[in-house]
Amino acid sequence: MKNIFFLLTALVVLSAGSCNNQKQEIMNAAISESIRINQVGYYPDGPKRFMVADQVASDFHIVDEKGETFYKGNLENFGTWDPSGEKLFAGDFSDFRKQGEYSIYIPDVGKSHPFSIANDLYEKAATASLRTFYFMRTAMEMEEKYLGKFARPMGHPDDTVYFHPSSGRTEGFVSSPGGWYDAGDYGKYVVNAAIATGTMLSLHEIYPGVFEDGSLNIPESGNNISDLLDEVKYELDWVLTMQDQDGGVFHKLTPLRHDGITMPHETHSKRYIIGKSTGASLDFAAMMAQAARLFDAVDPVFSKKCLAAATIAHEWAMEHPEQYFRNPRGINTGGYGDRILKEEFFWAAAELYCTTGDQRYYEIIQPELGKITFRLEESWRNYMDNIGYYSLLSCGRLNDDDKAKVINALLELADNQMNAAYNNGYDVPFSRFVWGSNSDVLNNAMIQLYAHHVSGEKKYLDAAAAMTDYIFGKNATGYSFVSGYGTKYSKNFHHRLLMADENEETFPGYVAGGPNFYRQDSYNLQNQNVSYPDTLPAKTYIDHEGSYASNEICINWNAPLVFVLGYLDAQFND
Ligand code: 9MR
Repeated sequence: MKNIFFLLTALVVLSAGSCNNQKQEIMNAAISESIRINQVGYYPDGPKRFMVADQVASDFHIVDEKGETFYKGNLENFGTWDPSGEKLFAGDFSDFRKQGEYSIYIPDVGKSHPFSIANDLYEKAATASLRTFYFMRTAMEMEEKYLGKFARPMGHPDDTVYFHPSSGRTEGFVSSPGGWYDAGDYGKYVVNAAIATGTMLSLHEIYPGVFEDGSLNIPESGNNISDLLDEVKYELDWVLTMQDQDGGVFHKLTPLRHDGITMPHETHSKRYIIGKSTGASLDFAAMMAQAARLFDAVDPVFSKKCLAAATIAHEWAMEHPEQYFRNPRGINTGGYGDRILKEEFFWAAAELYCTTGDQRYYEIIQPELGKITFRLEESWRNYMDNIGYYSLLSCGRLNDDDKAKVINALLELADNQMNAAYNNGYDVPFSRFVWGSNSDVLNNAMIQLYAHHVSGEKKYLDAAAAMTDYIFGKNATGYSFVSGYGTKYSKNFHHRLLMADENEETFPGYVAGGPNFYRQDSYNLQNQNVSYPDTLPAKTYIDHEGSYASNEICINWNAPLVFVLGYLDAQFND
């Protein structure tokens, strides 16, 4: 009896010792960049997956900072993923739901970056992603009370903008103030303004309360209007100045050549109104018709102005259906030119139909209903009609048959994209990575979220959350692509304003363009003695200021981030 007592005591002491040893081992484990997780974290009721790259591993633990293990699971061999050339193992702890702060620990490999499991996971990131637009405003006083350490002098007033001959005007100048800078450059482009505002207004149409008044701390906060509408209106007010008297819309407002790396108030290049195009006019018509509908409740005078502008822009485009934009000789700023305007014609008519119910717009959209697709690359060229379909699903004008057609097509598309994602490395729905690839991921997540919106099926919400994991670190680069969120995040953006600023920190909430196989900036990087760390498609990314092809920021990339985080937050955060 006595012997048994000694034996038991010894066993307890031994196992407590080995338990303590293991806790110690876990606490001491180094961070392994091979464990690719969403560095912000996961929703308690959402999917929780991660990848391990180029390591031999079989099991994992979910641990806290004291080394305590809460969950154990096995890793599944995923095989080699060609776009990154990595041998991947996949882990899944979706059934672990306890809120808290954790890491993944893999024996002999190490620990992941820390992450949370929380219902309010994206609350702050959603707000930050929308606040980046405030930071992009061209002309307002950027005061400390709104921007803290990022306060800066006012940018371009754009009160004297010259007509370039390509605009159809030969002399004079115009005042065209306000609006956001497009990206790392100081241009303002109607086409990209449209896709960015259209995306964010779509969120407002289904969740008007997500960015309620006061949620952003911008100068308009406190005016009883949603801060999302306020921020978008800043852009719309500028875009309205881009309409010519005949209804047609000028294509862009930029200098002749991109400015050097200087602060906006220190640039002295003359700015021009350049081109007039069918594409810009249709996109203008779409965004203004959408705005007319959504501002009606809060600012009926503005709403009427938008609708009148939309109507005549559309008429102009119908009369000039092939006035394509190309950069005139001597101009090197962004092109945003498109020769296939099917999507733009659809989007403009869809918004005008939603807002007015007028049959002449219905006749344009009717043959296209049920043809919703996703085309990779250049959302400003290829994703316009998607916004039109989303509006048709939300605005309540379609009859039952037409609505069923759009819903069936949307669900089929969402299912296909979801399958593509789940059969691919890192749950990303494609294997081609081009300029702005992160926005392709986010626009795909948006498709899933609309599928969820119309069907209520949780699988779509989960697919969107899994795609969002890619953005926050579960990817082949190991970066969270959103500044300020995660541990290892993108921060050295190609962004004149931040590059020229003395402030060393990066404004939070921007999403980087992301991996881009074509590396159009290689020459520029070479001149700075820098090269991409890897050239496989899913890894062609570098967090360097010179990399405009993989590390710029842009309004049409941040807009779907706002949509996705706003929607997820509305769903999961109570
Ligand atoms: O996002 C645009 C991308 O699809 C194009 O391939 C690329 C080259 O034409 O241009 C990108 O847009 C840039 C725009 O022309 C000017 N402002 C910065 C934009 C983001 O890089």
